[in-house]
Amino acid sequence: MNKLTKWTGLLAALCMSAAMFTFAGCGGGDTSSVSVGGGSDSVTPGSDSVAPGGDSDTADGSSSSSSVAVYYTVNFESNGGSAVDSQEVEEGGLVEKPADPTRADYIFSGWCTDETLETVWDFETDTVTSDMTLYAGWDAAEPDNTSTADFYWNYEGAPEEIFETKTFANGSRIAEPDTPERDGYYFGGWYTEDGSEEYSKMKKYEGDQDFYAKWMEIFTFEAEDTQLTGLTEDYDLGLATDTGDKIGYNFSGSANGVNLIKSFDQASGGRYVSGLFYRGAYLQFEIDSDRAVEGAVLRLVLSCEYADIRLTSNTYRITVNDTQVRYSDISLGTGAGTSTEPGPRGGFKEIYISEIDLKEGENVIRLTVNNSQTPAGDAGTVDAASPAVDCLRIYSDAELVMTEYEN
Ligand SMILES: [Ca+2]
Repeated sequence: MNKLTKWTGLLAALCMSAAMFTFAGCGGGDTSSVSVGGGSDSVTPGSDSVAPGGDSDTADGSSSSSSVAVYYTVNFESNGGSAVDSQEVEEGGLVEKPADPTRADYIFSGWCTDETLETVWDFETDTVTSDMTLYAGWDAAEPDNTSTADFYWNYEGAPEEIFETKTFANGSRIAEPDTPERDGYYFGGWYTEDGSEEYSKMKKYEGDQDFYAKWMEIFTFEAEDTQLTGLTEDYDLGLATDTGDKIGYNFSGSANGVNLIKSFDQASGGRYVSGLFYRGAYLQFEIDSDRAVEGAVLRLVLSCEYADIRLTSNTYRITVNDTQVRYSDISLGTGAGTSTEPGPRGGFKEIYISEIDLKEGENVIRLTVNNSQTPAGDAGTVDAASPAVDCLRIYSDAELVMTEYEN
């Protein structure tokens, strides 16, 4: 396997070392997303699994506060090639990449947004906002002027060495391959062997090309393993008891320390942290990285209790090493009214937050409740809009280890 890049070698080493830790989840052992109802699009960094107007799970058909989904038609003009079925796509949704059309004596080069074939549609990040047509690009297949691009799986134990091979006319675009999937890993794009250049669906290439899948390990860090007791800093802030436990309030009364942890069989690790219903409450994840990384993917697995909530970068502050992370607003809940029942409403959802940079050594990711919004209706002693936090996920090609506390 001399085709393996540095990533694979690194990841293999990481998996071996990660086996010493119980939470590393190498090789796909623990990748179950606990997203309920909506499914988690865990291969698309740019898209939020809580899509606009998307998976707002109405638990019992009550839809008084839910918006009606709008769908658009996406047509494919194959420009002389084999026909491709149109798709109905929800507003803000992604188009499913169809199988490449075929055409005698021509090579397919990609789907474009315009008849003049200037701009290639990006199936992973471009979203649908109206009825639209995508146009097929073709190049004449001249045997003495074509090249091939091999896209390699690029890990030990892969189903095959090559995931997909594309033929292209020299000086033309290479049609985008499908997205490979690997348990426990996030696909981070196609790169040249030395990792210096990423495949571009817009670029025009000359001569044979090799591209290698970049795999980022999916690390899961449980909220229930963060420090919930013994924080003198919190005591000084008035956020802890004299024994150092964090203080929270839930519907039935006060809770603190280990009492913030609830059991739920569909949660990652079977537990989550609840009850941080006051301004200033926070969870802190202390994560050690074996090297500096750029562009790691941060995701959170969240739900809400008692009432639906909407969180913004301001009302629920996320910082990485004291730098605030901006993210799209997060809506959680079922669309039903307030409830006196404990437990996550609509289950947990995995939500894309942002790409983040990590430094070598310790990194601190802090989730802070920064509002005093009481939910509509009778919500007892809930003094802020705060999510129930199951876990945090980071997709990274560095080795990450969280400092775990016994709670
Ligand atoms: Ca958990």
